[in-house]
Amino acid sequence: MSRFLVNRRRFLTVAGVAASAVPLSGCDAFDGFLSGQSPVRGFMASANTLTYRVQRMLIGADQLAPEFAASEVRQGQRPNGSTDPTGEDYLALQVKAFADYRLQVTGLVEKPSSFSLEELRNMPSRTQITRHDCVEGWSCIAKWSGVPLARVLDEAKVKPEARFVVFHCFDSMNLGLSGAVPYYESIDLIDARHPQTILAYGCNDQPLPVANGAPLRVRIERQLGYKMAKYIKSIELVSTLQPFGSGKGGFWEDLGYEWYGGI
Ligand SMILES: Nc1nc2c(c(=O)[nH]1)N[C@H]1C(S)=C(S)[C@@H](COP(=O)(O)O)O[C@H]1N2
Ligand SMILES: [Mo]
Repeated sequence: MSRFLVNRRRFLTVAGVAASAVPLSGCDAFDGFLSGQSPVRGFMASANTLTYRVQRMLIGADQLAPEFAASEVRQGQRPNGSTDPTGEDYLALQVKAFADYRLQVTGLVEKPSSFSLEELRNMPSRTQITRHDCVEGWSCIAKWSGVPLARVLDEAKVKPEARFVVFHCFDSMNLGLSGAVPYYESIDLIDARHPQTILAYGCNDQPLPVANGAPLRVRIERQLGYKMAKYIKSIELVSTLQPFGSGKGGFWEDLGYEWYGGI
């Protein structure tokens, strides 16, 4: 397994160097590499799919992430990425302690729906103490409470052609010349219906702090931190990730991270 990963990483590095040389070459013939139909690009994309398939095989669809004892929560959840959204729509909700917040559920559902925080809190809840692993090299154990995402999906009645859940967020990330880019993320329906996948409104027995994604953020406990969208505005059921951002399924994925951030 580890040899497979190393080889694959090496391949991606070589492919990455080749791809990054393209703009310098000034040769139009190379542009084909970057087009959606190119075999090189297809092969790079299939390397990601392969890791995803291998991990799914090894992990199994219903395998639970480890859960911890209350005594192992030593501090608040360390905030990372956006910690204080400044969009007008967000600030308007925040001043009223999110009383007017409604989670929108749209896309490939039979019953497009919206839910207030109170409605979400009145649904069956799940509490879990888990470890959050960030690719920046830190981990943090915290207690999360929320409604299983599966439950919300069942309320809205997912259509059979839906394959992914896209999380649209209130915050944007500043990418210099590209300006402010909205944060978004996506998962497949296997992870969406996993028993530990919850829309969390509580952290360590308190309402979810703004720094950690208030009023609602998702926990996807078998994947890395960047998958766990904070400040969720809406969730959209889709059959393809192509139309969003640069089409790779998430803010960080569009910048080169793997779509399947399994741990
Ligand atoms: N909307 C939004 N979600 C986000 C981020 C972000 O910047 N914006 N950062 C991600 C990253 S990289 C991590 S590690 C976790 C951080 O969650 P925390 O602040 O609760 O620790 O949120 C993830 N979800
Ligand atoms: Mo992260």
